[in-house]
Amino acid sequence: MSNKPPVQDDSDAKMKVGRPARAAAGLHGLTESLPQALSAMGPVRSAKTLLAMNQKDGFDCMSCAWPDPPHRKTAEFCENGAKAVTWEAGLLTVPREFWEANSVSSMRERSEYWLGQQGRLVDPVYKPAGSDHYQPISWDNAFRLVAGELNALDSPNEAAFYTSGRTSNETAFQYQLFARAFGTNNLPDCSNMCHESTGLAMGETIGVGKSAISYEDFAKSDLIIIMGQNPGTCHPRMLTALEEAKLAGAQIVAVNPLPEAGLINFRNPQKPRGLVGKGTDLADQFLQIRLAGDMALVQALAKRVLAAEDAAPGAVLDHAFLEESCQGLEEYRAHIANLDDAEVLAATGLRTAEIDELADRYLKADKVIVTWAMGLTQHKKAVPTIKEIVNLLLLRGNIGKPGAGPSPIRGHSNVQGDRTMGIWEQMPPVFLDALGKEFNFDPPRENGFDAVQSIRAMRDGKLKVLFAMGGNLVSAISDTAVAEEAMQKMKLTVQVSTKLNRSHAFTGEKALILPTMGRTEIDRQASGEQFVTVEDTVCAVHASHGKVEPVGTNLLSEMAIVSRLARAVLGRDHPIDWAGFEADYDTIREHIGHVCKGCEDYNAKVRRPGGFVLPHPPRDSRTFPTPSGKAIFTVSELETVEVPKGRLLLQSVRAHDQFNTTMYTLNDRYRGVKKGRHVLFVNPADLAELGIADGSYVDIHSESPDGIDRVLRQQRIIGYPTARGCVAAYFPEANVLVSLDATAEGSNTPVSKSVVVRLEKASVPAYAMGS
Ligand SMILES: Nc1nc2c(c(=O)[nH]1)N[C@H]1C(S)=C(S)[C@@H](COP(=O)(O)OP(=O)(O)OC[C@H]3O[C@@H](n4cnc5c(=O)[nH]c(N)nc54)[C@H](O)[C@@H]3O)O[C@H]1N2
Ligand SMILES: Nc1nc2c(c(=O)[nH]1)N[C@H]1C(S)=C(S)[C@@H](COP(=O)(O)OP(=O)(O)OC[C@H]3O[C@@H](n4cnc5c(=O)[nH]c(N)nc54)[C@H](O)[C@@H]3O)O[C@H]1N2
Ligand code: SF4
Ligand SMILES: [Mo]
Repeated sequence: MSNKPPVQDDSDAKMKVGRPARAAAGLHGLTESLPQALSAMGPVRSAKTLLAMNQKDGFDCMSCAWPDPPHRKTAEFCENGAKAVTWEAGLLTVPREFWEANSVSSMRERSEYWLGQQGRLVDPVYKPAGSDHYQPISWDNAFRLVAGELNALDSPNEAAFYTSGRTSNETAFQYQLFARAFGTNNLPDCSNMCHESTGLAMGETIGVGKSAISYEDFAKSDLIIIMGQNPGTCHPRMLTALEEAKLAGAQIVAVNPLPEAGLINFRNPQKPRGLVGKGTDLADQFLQIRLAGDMALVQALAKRVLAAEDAAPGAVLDHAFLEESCQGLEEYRAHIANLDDAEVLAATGLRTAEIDELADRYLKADKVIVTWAMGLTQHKKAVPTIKEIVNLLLLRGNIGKPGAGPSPIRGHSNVQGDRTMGIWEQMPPVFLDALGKEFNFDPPRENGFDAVQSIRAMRDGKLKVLFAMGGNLVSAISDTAVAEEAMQKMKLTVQVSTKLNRSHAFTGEKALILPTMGRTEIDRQASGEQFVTVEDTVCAVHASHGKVEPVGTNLLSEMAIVSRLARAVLGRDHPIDWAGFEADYDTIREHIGHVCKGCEDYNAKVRRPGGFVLPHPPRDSRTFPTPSGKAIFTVSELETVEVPKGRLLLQSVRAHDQFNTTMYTLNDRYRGVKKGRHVLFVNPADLAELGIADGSYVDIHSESPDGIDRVLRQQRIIGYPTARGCVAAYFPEANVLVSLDATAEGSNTPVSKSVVVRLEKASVPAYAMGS
């Protein structure tokens, strides 16, 4: 084990570009992640963490929100789960000397990769006004300082409380309670940038904004359509579920501008033949769609389904279900009949035969699941696109029966639970009523700021204090330059973090970093060892028990931090028993049981092995908690993104070795990129048309209505089999190109997956000169 940060060179000087992979996982996956774990944690800590991961008495993987199968194997994790654990539980810590040696302004020159590699944060630190350095501070003084600033505000609405999706249910519940007891609904979260479009679209049409299937449904399905999602990297164990479904007879269709490795072929590392053999060919059909073409595709599929019904009346649609449980079919039907086929072909870039083939598969299947992630949610028309998926599924009753249903696949491991617990700037009155009744206070009713609105409010001087429970808002949000400036206008910024990131370098006048324990670590409080609970993407809630000693003795749990914050801000005689929450997490679970729908008897249910599943009326009983009690067909005008000649449409994607703004390494193995991130994937035919050479360098300029020239400089061109006219760069670097005002209609999610760009030839960067 080394005590030195491993980074020597985080420029792209040693970048290597090879061929993209066809298959995901297999031998490479395990051989890549295990040596890293052993070198960062040593054999004992590696075994204690990796073998406890995702087990019924272990801790929940802190990476993605993929669910655990009902029957667990000894090693129930994937390569990327192992990397996430290694990143958190590795023994390297940021030494006290770091803060003297590194000024805040020097940290701004560092990459996310470098910052993350400095190790775990173990001491609270404070940057006073006028200083360019953080310095150690005691916990008590830190909380006193935050309380002083919060209590000096003219209104509680001058503070915002951000949450990232790793936070446990217990912390999330306590945190939103504190924000509301303080007097504000300013609870922006990472979900605003993630599946917000999903929550809105599904909430309005079927009454629940969450996946309407359970884990077992994959293996019962006839057809699984995966849209705008890269499971091989972002939800790797989903490939196991897909393989099982495939072996049970399901067909799998991938809709994506990129031929992502996992979607095509999968070598299951849990099976001997997966390590050496050919693997399972997953996708029966791959539709290489243009960016933002999905709304047109789904409408085109529906048109074919309705035409088939016209040709054989009574034989195609699920009439009993439609009559009993749905509304709005006739208007929708009339609207779809007028769909312009030429517009569909232009928007999707697909051939008629490809759409016919998928429609045919849909018509032949009795049970259909559609899954999606950021490829659908981060577009201007994200909400109506997801509503079209609901429309399509309703037509043939593909909801509320085994093997069928819409299934958003959520990102952060507990982003869904955080929402269930009340982390939202616009929680509905039923929740606020229950919260007020339980704690005998009057929660604020006016909606708060979401993530984009918070940055605007910071920029415009309406917010003065930003408190962040995890995450890296500056890097994650769109329009990096605006976000960096907005942060620097604040009076106080507070980041509760496990590791350094760029949000620590762009601070308010005063700033605090409060280090916290992670999910792998044993959490001891006055009443003994504690556990926390989380919810996965299919609404299963279960316990997570830390297994190893915390990396530092001065760390507090997130629960303790919120409890002490609340006592410092609201006073020791505040009627809510904040101290009790810190001493025994059962006390907060008791309240969760009274306030959050479906969580009755919470303490008992989360103690069952494997936990429990939250109720979901459409999934459980084909009932729809909409105002009319019916599932609602919606009519949306097709609108396609105009890309002027000579311009391209840019999306930002995750590399294989990153988790959001965290970089484990600079590699993106499946796409053939090693040791570099400043790249742009472009179709070779587009390169030829633009007269740009593979391997050359370009500046990417984005074009938005505000006329501001946003530029990402000196990106290396990689000729890549992406859809024509559609290019890809990495998130978060590409955020400099996304205007803060470019958001999805309704959900206000930044449109990180459709930015009109122009390429200009650039000089070769100095680091690449001699290579
Ligand atoms: N290893 C790893 N795992 C992660 C994360 C991570 O950063 N790293 N992040 C977590 C989080 S918070 C999230 S939200 C999820 C994200 O999971 P994903 O959404 O799978 O991740 P992205 O890299 O954003 O990939 C988007 C995919 O959609 C495709 N796509 C883009 N635009 C379109 C479009 O218009 N139409 C269609 N059909 N496809 C499109 C892209 O080509 C890409 O394959 O992953 C979670 N898991
Ligand atoms: N261009 C573009 N922008 C995007 C996206 C995109 O696809 N393209 N995706 C969006 C999506 S889907 C999301 S979810 C957001 C992500 O936005 P965030 O959730 O804000 O970002 P993360 O990178 O996940 O946060 C990483 C930081 O969290 C802290 N951390 C890690 N574990 C813990 C913990 O247990 N407790 C605490 N308190 N802190 C911890 C660490 O300090 C780490 O540096 O980004 C969004 N931004
Ligand atoms: S699929 Fe997601 S939750 Fe499961 S082990 Fe892999 S990274 Fe962790
Ligand atoms: Mo996300």
